[in-house]
Amino acid sequence: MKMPDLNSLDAVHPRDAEAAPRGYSAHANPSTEDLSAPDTIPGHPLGVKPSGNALLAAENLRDAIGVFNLLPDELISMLLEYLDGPSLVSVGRTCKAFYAFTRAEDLWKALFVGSPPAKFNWNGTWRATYLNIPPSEVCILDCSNLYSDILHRPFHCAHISLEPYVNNIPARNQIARLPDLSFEEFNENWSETPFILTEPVKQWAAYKNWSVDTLLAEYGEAVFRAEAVDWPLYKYVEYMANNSDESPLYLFDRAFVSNMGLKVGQEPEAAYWPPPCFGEDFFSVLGNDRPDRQWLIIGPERSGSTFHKDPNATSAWNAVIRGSKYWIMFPSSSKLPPPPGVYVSDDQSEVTSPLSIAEWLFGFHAEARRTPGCIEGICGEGEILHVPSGWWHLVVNTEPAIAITQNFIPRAHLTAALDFLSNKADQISGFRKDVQNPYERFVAQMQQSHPELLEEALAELKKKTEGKKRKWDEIVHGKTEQDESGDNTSGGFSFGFGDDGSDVEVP
Ligand SMILES: O=C(O)CCC(=O)C(=O)O
Ligand SMILES: [Fe+2]
Repeated sequence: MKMPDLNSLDAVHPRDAEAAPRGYSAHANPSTEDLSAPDTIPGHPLGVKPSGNALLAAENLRDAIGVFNLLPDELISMLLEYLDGPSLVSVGRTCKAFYAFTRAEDLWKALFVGSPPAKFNWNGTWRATYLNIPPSEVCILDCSNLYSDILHRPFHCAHISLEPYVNNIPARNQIARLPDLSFEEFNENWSETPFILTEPVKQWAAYKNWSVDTLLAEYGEAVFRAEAVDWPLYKYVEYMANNSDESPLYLFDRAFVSNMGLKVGQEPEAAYWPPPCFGEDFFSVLGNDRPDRQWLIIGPERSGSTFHKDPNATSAWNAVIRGSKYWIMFPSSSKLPPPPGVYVSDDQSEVTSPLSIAEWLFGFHAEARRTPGCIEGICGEGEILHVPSGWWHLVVNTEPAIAITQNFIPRAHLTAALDFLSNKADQISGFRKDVQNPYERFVAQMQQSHPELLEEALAELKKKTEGKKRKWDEIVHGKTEQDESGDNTSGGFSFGFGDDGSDVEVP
């Protein structure tokens, strides 16, 4: 078999991959949604095709990989994860199939993130950046006789249109949209419900003045956290404008207020202030010992957050300064399953949603949209969305976006926060390492500043815990004394505890 000249790779000008396929669908899609028009998806840059095409192919580049041909693609990819950069380059020179396998961007992103260089140029891909290959010198070999879902899928997912998923939201699923709310209205009627407010953010200086360009002019050299790397803003903006990642690196920075020297809250020249309807944030009784509270979020179209619940049973607001975000949300309770495609460990400490946002949309969105409890909405520029304590949410930016989010404990969820801090101590997050016993500290501070509220909330928690214990006893020991006296009829066997959505552990 004629071997390509692999030694000259990346030292010559690119040439287009031959007749790259257009609009392949690597999976059978269970949904009936009108998915992206196929010809909007460019071909894979190396011409790799989905696995199914191998059935009718006359030639297969995999035949040249010798004994490795016995291994499934997944295993080959996993083995390559153990190699360092030079070894990957060497393996990639042995044949075209390994060349394509070693071009997988995830391998290079992991190497980059594992040991980020102090200085680098963003060259459009993680591989070209890690190996410091200028874009004009990146070589592209035609691998159109290679058939691999695992190589084709990330590229395909990076280009599917979001439109079929974020548009045509059924009326029953629509997130409520309101101009604004008073604290009383929020506290009495809205603390358990997602909603979008269209007015308050439009008053913020951040809304009036911030754009990628204005932030770049003022904070271009300032360093922000994007997932596991710290980059100056100008580098991140270069990345945002020029990447083809399936799950784009997301700037999610908790130190922005001090790093940007911002004023926040009811003071002159404040960049933003939490809308008054959300009321007091009870975590502020902890002063500097409180857990992380606020984040600046910047990302390109398709970046976003996979399904999760917010930490420590807090509620949150998320304000879009530029761009727009699609939200899909589900309530949670011990009686309800997690959203379609999301798996949770028995103690709820681990959420597995191995799918990228695009994969989840492709595979599960249609089912999710039909699932009772599902709500969806677009939070546009100058709008703010409320995430109630305990709600699942997946969020995707439908345009390049700048947002600010803040987590808080509202009055209505004080009991849920106490419950979480005392019964899920192993899942508490966001506190500084030296802050010991967050639950005891929180209770002590609440005792000082809000003794009556604390007493009420603890009494409510006790009532719930006892209710659940009673139910447990009924299941384990049969009817209660009350049942026997005829006051209460016990239902059938059930592992559903309570109907209040809280997760009090059964002792
Ligand atoms: O803007 C996003 O990606 C969502 C962030 C988030 O999960 C939140 O604000 O709770
Ligand atoms: Fe969140």
